[in-house]
Amino acid sequence: MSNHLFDAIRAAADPEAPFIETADGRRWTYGDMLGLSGQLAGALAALGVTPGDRVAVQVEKSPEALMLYLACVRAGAVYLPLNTAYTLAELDYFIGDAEPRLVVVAPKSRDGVSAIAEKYSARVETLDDAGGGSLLDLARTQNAEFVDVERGPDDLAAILYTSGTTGRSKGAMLSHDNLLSNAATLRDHWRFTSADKLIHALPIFHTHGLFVASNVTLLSGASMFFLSKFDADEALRLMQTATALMGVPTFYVRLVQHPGLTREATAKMRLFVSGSAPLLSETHRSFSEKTGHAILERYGMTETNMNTSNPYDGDRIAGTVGFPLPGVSVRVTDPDSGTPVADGVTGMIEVKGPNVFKGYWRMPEKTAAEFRADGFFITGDLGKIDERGYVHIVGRGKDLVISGGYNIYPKEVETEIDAMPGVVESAVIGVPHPDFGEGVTAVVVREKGATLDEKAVLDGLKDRLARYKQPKRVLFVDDLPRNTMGKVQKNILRQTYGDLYAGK
Ligand code: MLC
Ligand code: AMP
Repeated sequence: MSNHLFDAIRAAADPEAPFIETADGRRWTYGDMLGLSGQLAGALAALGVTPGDRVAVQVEKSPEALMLYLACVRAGAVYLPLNTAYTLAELDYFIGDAEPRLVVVAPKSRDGVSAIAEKYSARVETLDDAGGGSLLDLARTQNAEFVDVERGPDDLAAILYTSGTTGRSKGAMLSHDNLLSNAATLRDHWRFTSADKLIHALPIFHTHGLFVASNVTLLSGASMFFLSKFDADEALRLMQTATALMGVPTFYVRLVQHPGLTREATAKMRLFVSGSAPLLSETHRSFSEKTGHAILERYGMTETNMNTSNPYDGDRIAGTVGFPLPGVSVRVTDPDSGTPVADGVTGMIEVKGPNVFKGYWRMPEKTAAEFRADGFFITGDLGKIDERGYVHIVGRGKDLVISGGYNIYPKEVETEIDAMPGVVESAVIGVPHPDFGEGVTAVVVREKGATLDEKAVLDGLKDRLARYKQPKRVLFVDDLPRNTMGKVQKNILRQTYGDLYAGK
């Protein structure tokens, strides 16, 4: 039987070779990975998970959580990871929309999530970050020799929710081949081998930490230091024995500010990759001055996996995201007509290739609206291609804030604020933030006589929105600036409040 993605992972796995080491010194070999993912796949089958069923997972980062992703792949299930910051109100939507057979949560969330899961007839099991929980208890009774379920290239491996510009989040359907083809391309492009040791400090519920970092490691038979979160001291310590780091720009901003970042401290490292948000040229330059390493910036998104990358050999140019990856076509078009524009002209970035997803879960109209007739996906990012072929991202056609690598759709935050008593309307913007790149900021118009203040707005959002979506500041104005069409001019607000976080 063949399982498109896992067969390739298995082929790269030397059972004796190291796979994961955690901060507390726990170690897993590739043999352990094969055994535990097999037992977990057995547990999924025992719980009635059948091929094509969704398995929603909201748990803390741990090696076992990564094995659960692999178990889903092996059992033919569709893995649906959820940010640990999501509130119960947010979870209700995801569970209702995806209708998973099984929801796996941290033991502390069991009661709250069970009430939601019951409404949608989903079963709930637990997994904690110390090797415990009901799902692992069941897995330990299962045979490690699981026979992988047959899956072809186009079968779904995962659904990752990505917020919509209007309405609710959309589930991006990713196939076995979307994940495998992109990870194999990145492994080759970035020269990953079994000799590599990656510092893995990203969360594993998004494309970057789950697919880019973990799948590339797996497909090269490399190993990783698996950290629960990014910490600059810890990362610098591990650079004595690691070879590579993948991070969002905030990692590099924090490293550059660290007195321990020197040539000597990074001498054993061969690669630093950045992505998920724009890396300031200033950070790129400062990192290179202090270490002699040019950070390799790449560009991707949930729907497309990775699209472009600066070269491994050759110039890694600050402020660009490099060239289209092998097998990926990138073009820039006039946003309205979809006609390709000349090099050097800014337009909409569109991509096509084996990396591009299969559409949005149960939203055929939304899927159709985001593809051109010839199969190119409209990214919503504005960019240009320079005379050397480097892609530059110069802005966003979508109203989106990216804070520390997490996407926040202003509309979602505005809808929550507008529903509060005493609010006439609000506009949520991203303004430069020295640590997170952009800081979520709300500008609110109050009803006459309303006493609502910043604290009241923030308190009202606590149980509604994940922490990273909550504004860092709430400001009050008499009126929002509008153009002649009546549309709120967010560019004016961004200018007005441009220095809000300066020096923070
Ligand atoms: C944490 N906080 C954030 C935040 N992360 N606020 C805004 N934006 C963020 N990204 C909140 C915390 O809850 C806390 O709130 C306060 O800010 C300070 O927290 P911290 O301890 O300084 O944060 P830390 O835990 O160090 O996390 C920062 C971070 C983390 C940047 C390391 O956010 C992170 O790992 N981001 C990576 C996101 C990612 O993987 N994105 C990839 C998406 S895939 P308080 O007030 O309660 O103390 C994708 C496609 C692609 O985009 O191309 O890769
Ligand atoms: P997500 O929807 O969370 O997958 O985020 C994808 C978005 O992140 C893209 O559409 C871009 O706007 C942004 N992004 C990812 N990588 C980069 C990068 N290197 N530079 C600028 N923006 C990026």
